[in-house]
Amino acid sequence: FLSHPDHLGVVAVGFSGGQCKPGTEAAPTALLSSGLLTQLSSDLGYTLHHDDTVHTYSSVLPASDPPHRGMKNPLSVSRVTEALSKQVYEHAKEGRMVLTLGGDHSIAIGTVSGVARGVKERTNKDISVIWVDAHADINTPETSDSGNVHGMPVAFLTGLARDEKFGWLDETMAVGGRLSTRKLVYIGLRDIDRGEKEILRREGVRAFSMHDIDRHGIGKVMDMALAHIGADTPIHLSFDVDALDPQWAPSTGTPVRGGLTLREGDFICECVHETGSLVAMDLVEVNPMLEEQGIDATVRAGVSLVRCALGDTLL
Ligand code: Z70
Ligand code: MN
Ligand code: MN
Ligand code: MN
Repeated sequence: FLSHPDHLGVVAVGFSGGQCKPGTEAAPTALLSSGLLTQLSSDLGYTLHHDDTVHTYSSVLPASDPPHRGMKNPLSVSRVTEALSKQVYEHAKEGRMVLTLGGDHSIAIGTVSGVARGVKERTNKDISVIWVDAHADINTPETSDSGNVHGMPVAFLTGLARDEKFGWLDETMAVGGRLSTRKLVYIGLRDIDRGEKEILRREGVRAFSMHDIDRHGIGKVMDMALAHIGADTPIHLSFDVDALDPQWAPSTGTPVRGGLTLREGDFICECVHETGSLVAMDLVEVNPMLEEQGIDATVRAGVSLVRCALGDTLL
């Protein structure tokens, strides 16, 4: 689905307004300092398209941003994701693979909408999304207890939630199409709100929880997940590092015990790479400010996930 599969558009998003803990805005710098891009070009052979900037979108951030329908920082999230959607779209419409380094998971409103539009315009195909996460992030403003928009991106992308403050998203989705709940697969779920469970059940969303991974093993789960998506479908992989067990990724805002091992996470990424259908990846919710002094386990785990998704092979 990519006209230049060896070309990689990289967007570094220094944003943490989708939740309340500072620190995720520092993740792109930490990931870049660890040499991620050098590895992708030298080891994996990608031609990089990167503006050498960690974007903070300060020129579009509002002076005041009161809660709206219970959402915190609604206008900030809307404006940042609108700008990000355009950046990602510019790469996707050129037929490049797109890598977005977050930031909290609210930024997926921008990445998925931008990739969907770029891929749709170029290939006339609808993308599928594999959402790897401890959480479902499918709250509507009304079902959310926290008001944090990083718990809502899937609701906005599927059109289950709409808001006048996100009017740009309606326009973008008019071209790219909204994400159908049938083209969405979850892996790693283990901390779902009551309202989210109702939505997942009602919409019949394909979801593989940690229970399913325990029962079948990650190999079978990936077979089932990819069979649901089907061949000949462009895939956007949105990877929340909190899908990994806190043993492997302790530095994230909402660690939940009982998660994926590092190998299971890498394996998911390797399987998605092997399909040859990957068009975009997000890596989100790394919070370097929560790292113990001098230990960078979570950043290293994130680098490993990205390398695996982009084609690093064991042999
Ligand atoms: C909860 C909410 C969430 C990440 C926490 C948590 C959502 N369902 N997502 N950490 N990455 O606030 O809506
Ligand atoms: Mn080329
Ligand atoms: Mn998430
Ligand atoms: Mn999460």
